[in-house]
Amino acid sequence: MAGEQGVKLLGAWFSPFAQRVELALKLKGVKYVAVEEDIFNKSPLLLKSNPVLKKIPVLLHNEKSICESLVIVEYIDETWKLNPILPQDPSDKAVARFWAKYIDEKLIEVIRKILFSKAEEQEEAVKQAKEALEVLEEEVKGKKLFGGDTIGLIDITLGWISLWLGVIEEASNVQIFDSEKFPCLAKWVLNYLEYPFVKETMPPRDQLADFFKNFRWKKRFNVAVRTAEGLAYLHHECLEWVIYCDVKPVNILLDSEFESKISDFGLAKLSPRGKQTLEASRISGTKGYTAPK
Ligand SMILES: N[C@@H](CCC(=O)N[C@@H](CS)C(=O)NCC(=O)O)C(=O)O
Repeated sequence: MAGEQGVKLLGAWFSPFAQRVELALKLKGVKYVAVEEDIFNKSPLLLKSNPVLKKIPVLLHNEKSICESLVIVEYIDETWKLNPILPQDPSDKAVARFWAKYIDEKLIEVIRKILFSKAEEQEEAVKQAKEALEVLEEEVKGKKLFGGDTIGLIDITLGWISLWLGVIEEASNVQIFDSEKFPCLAKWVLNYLEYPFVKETMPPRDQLADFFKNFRWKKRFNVAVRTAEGLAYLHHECLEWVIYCDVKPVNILLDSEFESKISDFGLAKLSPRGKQTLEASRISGTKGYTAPK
């Protein structure tokens, strides 16, 4: 059953995006039911509620589903008026939205790269993350919180650096945040962590650290499974079967979400549906990768 006001949150304990939504709900005093999703085995409810991106968090309210953490936070702010999260003044509101977008596009995107890329690419991403933090350091100078004395949209959006950033640094063996280099942000982290409801929406650090250490492997495993699903589709479910013939790492491309895409169909053969043997005059494939068939 949903919470008192019919609010359900599809989230995951380790997700900094779900934490934004939990914090916003708690700040507003909204009762909700938290539904734990397995992002490696998504529930029919999640797939139905966020059919486009298939990601958590999703807020279910009044038979409607709202997706994307920052969209949800704004929805919460407009629906429940207590303790405003966004400024009332249109230009202040625009500024808060600008910084929230900056954090997601400039900082989170490079952190994703750090988490999943190879050492050579990590170096550039670490540099970019530090540059983004330098900009935020300037912005918070002289302020207790980005939102002034009370927590606002920018604080909620950046809150993950107070816990997740250190854990990701450890899991990826890099150093990005340094309180000497970023004294104002370091002070902001302390103020943010002291704010009501923040700590109770954070997962235990040790558990999070273990999760992120394993996460890289889980993502790799997911690439293998999704590639196998793609091949099975080509081989058995297309109108005419497409026998791919060239599985090798360089032909498996990854999008920004690390979803695999099978590419290069130069050696592929078409086979009429249901035919048991493939007519081919010679073996084709890349040496070292051809299956023993
Ligand atoms: N921009 C999204 C990001 C949400 C996101 O990346 N969620 C992750 C979990 S932390 C997810 O659901 N991943 C599943 C997937 O990529 O398939 C937001 O702000 O809500």
